[in-house]
Amino acid sequence: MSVQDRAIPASPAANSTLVPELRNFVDGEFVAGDHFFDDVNPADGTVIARVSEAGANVVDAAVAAARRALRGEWGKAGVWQRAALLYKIAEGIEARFNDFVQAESADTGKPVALASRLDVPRAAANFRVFADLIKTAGLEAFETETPDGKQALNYAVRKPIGVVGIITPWNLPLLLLTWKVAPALACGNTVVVKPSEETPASATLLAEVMRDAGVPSGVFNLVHGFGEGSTGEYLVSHPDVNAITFTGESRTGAAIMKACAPGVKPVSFELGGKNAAIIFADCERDETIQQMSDAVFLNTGQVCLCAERVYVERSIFDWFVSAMKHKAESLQIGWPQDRSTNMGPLISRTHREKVLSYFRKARQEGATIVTGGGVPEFGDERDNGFYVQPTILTGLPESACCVTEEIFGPVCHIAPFDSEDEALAMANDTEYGLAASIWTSDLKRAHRVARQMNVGITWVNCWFLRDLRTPFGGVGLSGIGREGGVHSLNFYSELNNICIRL
Ligand code: NAD
Ligand code: 6OD
Repeated sequence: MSVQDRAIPASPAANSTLVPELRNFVDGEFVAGDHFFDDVNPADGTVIARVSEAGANVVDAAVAAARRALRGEWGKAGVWQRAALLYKIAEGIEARFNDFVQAESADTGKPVALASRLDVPRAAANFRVFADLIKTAGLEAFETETPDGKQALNYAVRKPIGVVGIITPWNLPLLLLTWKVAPALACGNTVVVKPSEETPASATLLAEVMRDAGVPSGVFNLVHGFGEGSTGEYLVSHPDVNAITFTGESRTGAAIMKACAPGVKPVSFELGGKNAAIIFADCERDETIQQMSDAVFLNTGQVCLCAERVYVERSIFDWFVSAMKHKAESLQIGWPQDRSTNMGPLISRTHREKVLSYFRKARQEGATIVTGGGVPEFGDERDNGFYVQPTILTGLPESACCVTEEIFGPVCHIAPFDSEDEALAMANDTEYGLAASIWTSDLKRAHRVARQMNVGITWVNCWFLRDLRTPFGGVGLSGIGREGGVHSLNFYSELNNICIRL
């Protein structure tokens, strides 16, 4: 059993002498860099692993290995061979299902129940869906009339872009990483991935799965480390990386875009959100409350798609606020390992400081704190963790910073509206444009309102219901481009059009 194979200890604290080392994975080997940093369990603040930070030399080696692999057997592998490998990777993830659940939960503090239901199954699904898709993707073809009355045939072939740099955040670490790795490999690229410094464990397990599935050396490389002035910056500015796909904060996206500009590297960005939900009086009430509770509090509100702005038709406003208050107060906040826990801590002390600062600003701006607004007390090691209370605000003007800025915690502001037009105007009054949800029994209204939302995805009477073949992405500060289905295949490949005069 390698160091990498050792399970990350669950809470309470790991004995420091048993703390595992998480290493980079370059050219089929686990390698250490010069420095190590701590991987902290947000449920109790204990150090659960030491992580090897990849310096510029390790990033160089990873990119060089990825380049060599493109010229080797992987570069010659056909679509069916690549798809077969993707299925094996999916099986490898499922074979180590519990290891992944434990790793993801220990790194993020998310309840094991959530990781078992969402993160790990989606990781396997990402590989299966893109294996299916690449096998069935057709070629674009046109018959063309020539000026002299004859014919030509145009058809486009897909080629890999080359070495793809993949940078991902900490909120859904494995889900979001595999959402990009799977289509990149399906299209025949090689990858260098950098997971968030907060959540290195599941990506390290994925490297083991890649190795055990027989992925050729250099096709999947993993580098650990930070962003600016560290591994992330080395990767995005590396001249031999052909494209960057990134999920994270909008301002990080802006910095990455600058770094990519000199090489005119294609970028795909899935960024922040300040998502609205519009609740009409004719909504199906029980179902709406049930799902809105997830839309606000799932993963401790740390999902880019979470609704932080909720607009409710005035006639049901009081009912809605009180039903959401009840939901918030019924959440089981606790140890992630406890199967009955449905809300864990925030990712880090720093992030908790940010969320608490918004609670303070809300008070200063005159909000009513309907529930929450503070830190829960447990009387045990969890008091060293990074928990906050699920929080509901009302009474703020639309210009308040809690209504305009992404908080990324278990918190929403609820405001009343009197007309469809007013709701739409408030919902669209944002620089972001990732997701929205509409809750109504009136189908005509659902279609009408959904079309007018300035976002990448609008859910009607549901939230975070995903079909991986559909376009996913955002407008404005929420991103550039779309991934999902053929949109992923288009980003991760170059189309070469061939025109033959017949
Ligand atoms: P972040 O932008 O701070 O970090 C994301 C990744 O970028 C990390 O791996 C980090 O190390 C790296 N990074 C940071 N600076 C860098 C730089 N200068 N160069 C290269 N890499 C750099 O984001 P986060 O705090 O990890 O995640 C939370 C944010 O992600 C929220 O804003 C959330 O909305 C967003 N998000 C968006 C989506 C989406 O699909 N649109 C999904 C999940 C999260
Ligand atoms: O479901 C997905 O594919 C996806 N990219 C979800 C993003 C969630 C944001 O936190």
